[in-house]
Amino acid sequence: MTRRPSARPASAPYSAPGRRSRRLSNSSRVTLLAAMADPSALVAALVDGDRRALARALSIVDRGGAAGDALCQALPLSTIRSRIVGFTGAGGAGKSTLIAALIGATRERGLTVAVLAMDPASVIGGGALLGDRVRMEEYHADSGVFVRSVAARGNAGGISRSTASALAVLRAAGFDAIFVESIGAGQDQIDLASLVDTLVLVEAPNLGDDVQALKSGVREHADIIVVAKSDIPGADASVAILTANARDEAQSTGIERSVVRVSAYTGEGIADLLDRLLEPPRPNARRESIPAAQLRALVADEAAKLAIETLDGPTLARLQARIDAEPGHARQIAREWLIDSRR
Ligand SMILES: Nc1nc2c(ncn2[C@@H]2O[C@H](COP(=O)(O)OP(=O)(O)OP(=O)(O)O)[C@@H](O)[C@H]2O)c(=O)[nH]1
Ligand SMILES: [Mg+2]
Repeated sequence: MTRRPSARPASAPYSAPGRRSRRLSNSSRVTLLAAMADPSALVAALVDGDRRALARALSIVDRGGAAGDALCQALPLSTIRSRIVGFTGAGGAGKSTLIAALIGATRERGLTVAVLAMDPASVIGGGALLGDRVRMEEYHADSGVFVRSVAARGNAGGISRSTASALAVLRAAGFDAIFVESIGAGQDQIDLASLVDTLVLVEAPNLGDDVQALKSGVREHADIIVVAKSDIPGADASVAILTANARDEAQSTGIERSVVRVSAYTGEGIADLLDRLLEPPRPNARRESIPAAQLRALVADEAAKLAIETLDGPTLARLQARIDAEPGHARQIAREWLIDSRR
C-alpha cells in the first residue's frame, strides 16, 4: 500500500470544537476502513507529523478490538523519548489550568506536547478543554500542541488498555512531553501510575482541615505533590502540612516526594515544575508492570539494538553479497540472517 498523501498539511491544527462530533463523510469512511485493515500507511503518516492521521489512529485504538491491536503492532519501535506525566487530583483542583500553563512553558522551550484528557467530564464545552483561563484556541494554529480526550470507562480492559495504546500512538508521533489528565478514583489512579513516567497529584488549598491527599490513599502513588492556586490564601498552610507529611514519610519509608507550589495564574513554580517533569524518571518498582503495547516496544527496541551490535563489517559484506546475488529479496535475506543469528 502506498502512503496516502495527507489531506491537510502537517501544520493543520487539531480539530476545532464541534468538528469531533461531525459525521464522517462517505469517502472518509472508506479511508478509515482501509486504515483499520492495513494500518501501516496511517502509522507512517502519523510518524511523519500528520495530525489528522494521528487523530484517526487514536480513534481506532480508543475503539479497541482487532483493529486497535493491529495498529499498535504496526507502530514503529523507535527510541522512547517522550516524557509521560499523569496529573490526578480532586475535581476542580486545578489540573486542566495547570496543564494549560505547562503547555505554554513547554512550547517556550521549543518542545512539542500532547495532552490526553482521560475523563470526558474534564472536557468543558465550548473549546475550553484546558480550564477557563487558557483556552485551546490559542494553540489551534500550533502543530506542536495536540489535545485529545479519550473515554476512560466503558472500554474492554478498562483504563489501562485504552490509555496504554493511546500513549503508544502519541509516543510514535514523537511528542517530547505527553500530559495525561485523570480525575479517576481508586484503581484508575493506580493504573495510571503504572503507565506514566511521573505521577503528579494536584491539590488545591482550602479543601478542608485535612488536606485531601492525606486521606485519599492516592498520595502513595504520586511522585510529586503540587499545591495549585498558590496565589490564593491558604496555599501556605497546605504546603506546610504536605511538606511536613512528606518529610515524615521519607523518614519512615525512605521514599522522597517533593511538594511544589504553583499558580497557573501568576506563573509561580511552573518553570520549576516543568524542569522536574522533563528530568529522566526515577526507577520505580510499581512500573515494573508494563502494559503489553509498551512491553512489545521495549523488547523490540532492545532486539533492534542487539541485532545492530552483531552486524559487524564482515557480516554486512556477506549479506550484501547475498542480496547482490538475489536481487529483490533483501528483506527476506535480512530476516533469515536474524533467525540464524539467534541460534
Ligand atoms: N486562583 C486560581 N484559580 C485557579 C488556578 N488554576 C485553576 N484555577 C481555578 O480553579 C477552577 C478549576 O480549575 P480546573 O483547571 O478546571 O480544575 P480541574 O482539576 O481540571 O477540574 P476537573 O477537570 O473538573 O477535575 C477554575 O475555576 C480555575 O479558574 C490558579 O492558579 N489560581
Ligand atoms: Mg480538568
